[in-house]
Amino acid sequence: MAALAGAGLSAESGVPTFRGAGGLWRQYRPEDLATPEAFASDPRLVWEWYDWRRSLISKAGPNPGHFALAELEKRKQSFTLITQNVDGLEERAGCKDALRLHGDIWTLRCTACGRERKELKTPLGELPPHCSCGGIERPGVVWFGEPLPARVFAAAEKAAREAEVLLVVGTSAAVYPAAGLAWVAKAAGAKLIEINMEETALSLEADCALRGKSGEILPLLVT
Ligand code: BV8
Ligand code: ZN
Repeated sequence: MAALAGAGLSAESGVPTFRGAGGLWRQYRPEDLATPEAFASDPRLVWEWYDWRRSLISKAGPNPGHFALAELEKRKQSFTLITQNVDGLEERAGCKDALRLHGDIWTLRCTACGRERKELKTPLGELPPHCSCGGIERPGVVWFGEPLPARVFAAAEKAAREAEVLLVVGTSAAVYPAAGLAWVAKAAGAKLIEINMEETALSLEADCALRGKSGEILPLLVT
């Protein structure tokens, strides 16, 4: 069994989704800020967005949907959580082996020497932050136009191929190659269960579409 999670999983924790109503940040769109080009042209603006998100997430906590996925991981040897989210709320709910396709907002990576460090401080103070080598640090996330971490994605593909059931939770299924994992699972014979407030590109493919909040539905699946 596997789950593919998106920003909707964290919505009930108060973390805005990307494409939902509250998802827009000021007059910018995530696709305009979460790119290497945006960072190269205005690292401070991109960091203002990430610093704001980090501060928001630091005040948020895992919701019952995160805890239900952590419980599934505890109970089922063969359960794999694949997440597109970078907020780390899955870990804070007790998940041990989540596959993070798009990286981690709490990791900073130096653009000069490549050194990575976990930095939980919010607000960061100095924007953009600097590495001890003097280089500018970037968020340890995968931006649009950047490849996903190869080993993580290969593990996610394997989990999707081997799953009899794939829960697709709180994702608009708009971002690839992450969304493609649902089709990988389906092609390998998995049953797709979609948990979402709205219809998505995946809904017609789903064997079962559960309309509602993941924080309410997931705990029902785990009782
Ligand atoms: C790559 C990290 C190649 C950063 C993110 C044209 C067609 C297809 C693909 C492309 C294309 N043009 C370009 C591409 C590729 C591109 C892409 O997919 N673009 C999209 C926009 C069309 N993909 C990439 O660039 C990827 N890289 O392809 O590299 C390559 C290979 C080799 C060498 C070089 C390059 C990289 C994509 C990763 C981008 N990074 N995040 C950050 O977070 O700042 S993506 C970002 O979107 C987040 O990770 C997010 O998780 C992800 C997906 O969004 P969702 O999670 O689905 O969130 P969304 O807001 O969209 O939807 C929320 C859903 O929840 C909604 O359905 C809503 O109804 C529901 N919901 C809300 N509340 C609840 C709920 N459901 C249940 N309960 C609730 N309470
Ligand atoms: Zn450095």
